[in-house]
Amino acid sequence: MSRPLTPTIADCLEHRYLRPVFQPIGSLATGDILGYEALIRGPAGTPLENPVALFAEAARAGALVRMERLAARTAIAAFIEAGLPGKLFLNYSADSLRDIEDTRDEVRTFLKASGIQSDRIVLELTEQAPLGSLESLTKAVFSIRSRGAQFALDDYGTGHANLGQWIALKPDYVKIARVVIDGIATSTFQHEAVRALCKLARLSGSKLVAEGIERVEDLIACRELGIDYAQGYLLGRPSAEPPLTLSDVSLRALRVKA
Ligand code: G
Ligand code: MN
Repeated sequence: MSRPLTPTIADCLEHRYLRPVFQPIGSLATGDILGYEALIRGPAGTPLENPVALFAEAARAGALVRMERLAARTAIAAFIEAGLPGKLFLNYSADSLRDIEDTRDEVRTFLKASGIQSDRIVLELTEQAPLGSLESLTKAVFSIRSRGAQFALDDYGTGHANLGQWIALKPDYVKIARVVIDGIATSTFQHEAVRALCKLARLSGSKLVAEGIERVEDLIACRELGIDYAQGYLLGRPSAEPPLTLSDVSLRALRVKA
């Protein structure tokens, strides 16, 4: 059956018109790949191809949790199929994290069948939707982590991401938003703001990930500040078949193996 020209959210859910791409996350100390963030694309050539539009429309249709569940499962299957190394970072709204907890037996069965160890999964709390009760979210996050998965605060410095969540949720990783990182090499203010975040990360035991790196100078500034990991077009673009190493230009900048 051919795809409708303008598929609806219901079409996407029913026929699984989702396609994951993967973007590498690398260590600034060693140049090794820590893992990949899965980013979802909707049906190609339609307005829902853009993930922001796809998930906003799903939320409007009252189907955000269903869409995120399908997105995560599609990404896990493709990640295993592609044989990618390291950890798999998946994006979730707060309601979807609560849903993982509420359906934990089903999730366990799915993970077992897909052949991925839960300690290879990092759940990123995305910041587009409001979080609801921090107390119930904290309970869900701690319970999920007790079963092996790790947890990341995404887009720190924008939207709903705030210090209260860092304190309550004790993330394994804090991903610093592109608006904070981009241009850090030439902005004293951004540099000092990130230096403060590095101090908080050391005190709290969270690892930092600098997001949205496009420039060599910003990559080097992040490494010199002691940020643990980085992600961005300079290190590798999102791709259905991503490379197994960071880009040559980023490895040269880090002066590790080319
Ligand atoms: O909110 P989150 O950080 O999960 O969003 C990731 C988005 O950022 C994806 O849409 C991805 O394509 C995009 N992205 C990844 N790296 C870069 C980058 O270096 N520059 C820009 N402008 N966007 C990026
Ligand atoms: Mn993310």
